[in-house]
Amino acid sequence: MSQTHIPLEWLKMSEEVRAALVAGRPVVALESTLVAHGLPWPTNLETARASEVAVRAAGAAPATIAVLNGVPTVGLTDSQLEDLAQLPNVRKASRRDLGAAVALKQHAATTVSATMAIAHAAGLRVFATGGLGGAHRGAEPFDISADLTELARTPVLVVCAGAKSILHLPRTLEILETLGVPVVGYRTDAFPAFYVRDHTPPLPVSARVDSPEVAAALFAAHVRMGGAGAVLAQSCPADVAIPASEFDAWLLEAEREANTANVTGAKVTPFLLARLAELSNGRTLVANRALIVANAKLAAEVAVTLT
Ligand code: PSU
Ligand code: MN
Repeated sequence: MSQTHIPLEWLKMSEEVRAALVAGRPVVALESTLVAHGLPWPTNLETARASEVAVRAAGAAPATIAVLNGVPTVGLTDSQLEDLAQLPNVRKASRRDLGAAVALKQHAATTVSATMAIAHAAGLRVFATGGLGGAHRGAEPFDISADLTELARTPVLVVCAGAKSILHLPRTLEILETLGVPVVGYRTDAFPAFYVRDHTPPLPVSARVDSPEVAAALFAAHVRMGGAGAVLAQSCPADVAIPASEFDAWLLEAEREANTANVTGAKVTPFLLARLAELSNGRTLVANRALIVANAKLAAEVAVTLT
């Protein structure tokens, strides 16, 4: 598979990304919602920078993706990254919001679904994030992330620490199965739960791989046979992962507060992540940062063997 692609006029690419694509060198997409909405200042900027460093160290070019003044941008400069990390009123754009952000000339941070869409348009195949969105807990309010449906339609490999610990993971995995999305464990048989290493009881992945080469081969075979997106999930680094017993109490409290404050829709995930950071005295931030950087490194290793 060649990564060379005719650049589209509706998106802007950094010189580093364009040069890498033209030369057939590996590129890794990184998202911006975790910068603008998922992590507080200054951990957000530090994490974004550390991810780019990890991608370069593994031999690939980083392409952080966002919409800037209505322009989908693949590969942000450091000052653009800093703006996104600091500016108020940056829109959180999932797939359906991209057209609005462009037409209304807004700044928008892209979620997994929107980042996949832009990455694919730019010719990128590997993308790293923290944790996927998915099916939320409880029956009401009904809330399922657009990340899942995007995986069903867009051929990008999403490297993550599983789906977020705030979600209903068994339901999330059932939906991914229905949508035909492979959920591949990297050096694990159990689907990771973001800050928490493993869900109790363990949830099976659909395949396990133990090297970047086999991960790349699995994804290439999936796409060759008409598949679209795939998930490559590795556990949060053990030294900073949070034991489920401690996490569960914080989550119940954060959920209670979200209900009382009537938080719904796109605000739910950022609200819960922010409250968990406070309730845990910053421990979830340490875990979140570490898992994001580890995923960026793994994504680069896979992109290198895919190219
Ligand atoms: N990973 C993180 N922090 C985040 C996210 C991922 O470590 O904030 C973001 C991703 O952009 C993902 C979004 O798409 O959370 C899910 O939002 P929602 O539940 O509203 O679909
Ligand atoms: Mn939602």
